[in-house]
Amino acid sequence: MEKTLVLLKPSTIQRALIGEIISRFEKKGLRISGMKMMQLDDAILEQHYSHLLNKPFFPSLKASMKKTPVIAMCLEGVDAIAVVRYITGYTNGRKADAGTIRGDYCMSNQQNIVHASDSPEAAEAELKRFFKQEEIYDLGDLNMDRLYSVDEA
Ligand code: IDP
Ligand code: MG
Repeated sequence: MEKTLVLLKPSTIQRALIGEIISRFEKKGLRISGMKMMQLDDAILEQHYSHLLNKPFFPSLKASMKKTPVIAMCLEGVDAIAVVRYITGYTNGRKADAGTIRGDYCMSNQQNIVHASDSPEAAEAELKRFFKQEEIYDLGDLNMDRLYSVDEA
């Protein structure tokens, strides 16, 4: 089963949207196999956003990601990485399609509610960055018969 990392960013916590955003993923049929609250620091943010280190907005991105703890989630499902990116929507909430999480819940290019891994390589590295192996649980066949046909699962 494919696994991906989602972070509920401080914008979600500040705006009291934790339940609603988790619910979007849960209702879609993604299974939650890891979840925890954590305070990020400069070191982990400089790794996580290493592709943006030289951008002028990097200091404000780092500050926004440290405003409150985040909630890290491991979501799993068939094609979970692409599905989660799809329902997360375009980076800038003002341009994201209605029906996506960013399109429905934010107006910002930076304070855009969630982070989602963008490739299998990123998902693997990011899950290792945010979770110890024993913090990701084996859900067995929980709900699988309702979520997928026999040939899909
Ligand atoms: P993504 O989150 O959609 O994968 P990335 O390009 O990987 O987008 O950027 C990571 C995060 O950096 C974004 O989610 C957003 O919070 C922030 N960011 C990206 N581009 C900008 C920008 O032009 N201005 C301000 N913040 C930005
Ligand atoms: Mg990204």
